Amino acid sequence: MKEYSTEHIRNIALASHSGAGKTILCEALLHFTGATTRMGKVEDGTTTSDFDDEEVRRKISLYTAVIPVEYKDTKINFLDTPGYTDFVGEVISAMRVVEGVVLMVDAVNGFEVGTEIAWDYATKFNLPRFLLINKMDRDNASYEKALKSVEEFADIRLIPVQLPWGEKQGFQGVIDLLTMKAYKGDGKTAVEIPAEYKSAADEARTKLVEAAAEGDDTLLEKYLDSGELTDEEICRGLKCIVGARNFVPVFVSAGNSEIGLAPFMQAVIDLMPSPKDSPEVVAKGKDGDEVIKAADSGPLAVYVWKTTADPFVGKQTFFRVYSGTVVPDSRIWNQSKGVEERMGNVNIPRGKESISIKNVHAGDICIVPKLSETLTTNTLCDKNHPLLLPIPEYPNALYRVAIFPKTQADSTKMSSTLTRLVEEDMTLTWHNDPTTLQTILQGMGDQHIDVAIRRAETKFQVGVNIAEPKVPYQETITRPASAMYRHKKQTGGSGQFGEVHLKVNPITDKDYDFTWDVFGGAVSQSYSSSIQKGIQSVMKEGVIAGYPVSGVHVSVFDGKEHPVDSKPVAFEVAGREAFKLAVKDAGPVLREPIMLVKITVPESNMGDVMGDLNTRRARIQGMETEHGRSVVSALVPLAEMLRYTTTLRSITGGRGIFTMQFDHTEVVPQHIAQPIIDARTKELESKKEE
Ligand SMILES: Nc1nc2c(ncn2[C@@H]2O[C@H](COP(=O)(O)OP(=O)(O)OP(=O)(O)O)[C@@H](O)[C@H]2O)c(=O)[nH]1
Ligand SMILES: [Mg+2]
Repeated sequence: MKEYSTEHIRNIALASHSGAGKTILCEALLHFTGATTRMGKVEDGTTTSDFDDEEVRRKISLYTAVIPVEYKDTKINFLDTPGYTDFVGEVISAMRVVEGVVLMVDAVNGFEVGTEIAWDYATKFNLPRFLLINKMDRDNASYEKALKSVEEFADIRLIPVQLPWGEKQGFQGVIDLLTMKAYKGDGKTAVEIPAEYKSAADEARTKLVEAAAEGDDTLLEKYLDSGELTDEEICRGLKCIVGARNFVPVFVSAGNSEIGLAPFMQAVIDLMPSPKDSPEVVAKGKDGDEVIKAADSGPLAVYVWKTTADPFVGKQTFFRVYSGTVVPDSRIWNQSKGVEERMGNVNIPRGKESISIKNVHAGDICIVPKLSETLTTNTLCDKNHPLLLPIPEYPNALYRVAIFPKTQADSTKMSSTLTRLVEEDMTLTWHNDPTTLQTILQGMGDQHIDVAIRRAETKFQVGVNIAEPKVPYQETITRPASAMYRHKKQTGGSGQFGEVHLKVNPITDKDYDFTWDVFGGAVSQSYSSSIQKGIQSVMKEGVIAGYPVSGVHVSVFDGKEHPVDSKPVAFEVAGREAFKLAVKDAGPVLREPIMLVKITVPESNMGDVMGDLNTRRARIQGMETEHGRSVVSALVPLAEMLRYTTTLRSITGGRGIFTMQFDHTEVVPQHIAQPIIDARTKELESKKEE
């Protein structure tokens, strides 16, 4: 592959609802530009983008693939993102490193929730965007309807740059309003606009020119004076309004029939910003903020937007060069980690292929194998000119499962495998819950977790089972109480004796506090640590329901010891038992995590969502409606949110999304706590009988 300098690069994310045809569009573009000799099929698992085993099996994209398409001296790096909402982390990573987004809709289905979410992220990243109405060849395809469905939602004006030449089986090409020519099929050659489309094209062209005139003042002046703009001026004006995110130009295509490709790529080259034209990036330097411009001559600034760790292929690190150049066989400084890395080969990725390259210019995207320390979101730079590039925000996990190794062998490899899986994926996390003693894997939804678990099995040979996670309740006390316990075993042999009097008090600023308040030397303070050991064993195991105790101050104020039989173990037992008695008498309750939940749904689903929330002990904090979508925020116990992703999907037909984060803990109401306590009591009794 040729080397492309900054002006000749475009980085464009393809984003949409699952199935709008992003992956097949990439196939068509690769085929059309001669990079491949035939188009792969999603159904056969032969596409360039979807090469992972799991993608082949599921017939959807799960990861962002880099598809560089070379056209007319320009390389367009298309980032083919997954549309399924569980994999939104991949969309965020892709949008972080592009200059523009092509949002696609299916000409039959119109605007769907996945495209809506992608649109919102494009807004968040402040990215210029195109709308591509794809699958124009399908039965029931309707350009008008599809366009309208987006218009109803969009907060930016849409402006057609192309009209479809025919529809459904009759879709044969595009009528391009920039050149006022018709392009049949893939669009290699231009012909005159057929007579029956002439007046519609003229009318749409006028609107396009009006929009272009808004690009800058000189254009507007000229247009108002003469009523005309040259093709070059229209292009310049459009580039301005697209870059300023004032308009979204609209295109049409049918990827799998290879229709509309050439004029679409031409528009990407002409209207989307190159890395040079895009807004400057602000990095953190040694002496404060530094503005980074895409230039080979600038300081080295490289952002890692994706890493993959396959035990067979090894580690692969995906870069976006923001400034400077990257060459093979060099050293590079990882400022985020404070380590130096050695780079061997530097490649251009194309699906699973790696094409080696001698020099990567500012603005380009490349891949480097075998960097040992570098992770996603790290900045690589020159050690003498340290920089940190901004990191995007990823959503919190919404879906949790408890996981267990299938065998002893799996158990030894489980945590290292989980660590590698979460390193690859910014929306996946795991931890050992200290409260429930379960290993928790959290992600964006059931499919996301399912893919991670299959990956553990197939790539890392670690088998895991999943279960519903336990809620991490905590036990605490509500009033002071005191108790004493005498541990005495003085029949035959060496005896044991220890007596402890203690007081417990609820506290809120700490989980645990201890004071030694024995006056007059009834018990020697050397037993304090044994008594505390006993108390802490109970704090871990719990008293009423088997959950850890927290928020307790313990004061040991009296006791007794025996000159011969007192020993540490006796005081450990006495401390443990005295503490249990005191807690039982101190109004013990369960506390539960309360989450702050923000739910966004179409207005029409609001009633059902509120009705459902009422059954979940939710406390509504606020509600607003904008652009036909309602946002509710509510405080909801975690115990009620465990499978909410699935519920919300079914209530809203997939159009609802939510975010959730820990807010605080609260006492569990008695009618809910009692069955949990009863179950624990039963469990303890059956253990005793064994
Ligand atoms: N009729 C028609 N079918 C298409 C077209 N483009 C794609 N398809 C079919 O639509 C299905 C989904 O296409 P993909 O390219 O995998 O869609 P995607 O947007 O990549 O989907 P995700 O990876 O799940 O986000 C496949 O069966 C394609 O063959 C098109 O232009 N016309
Ligand atoms: Mg795809």
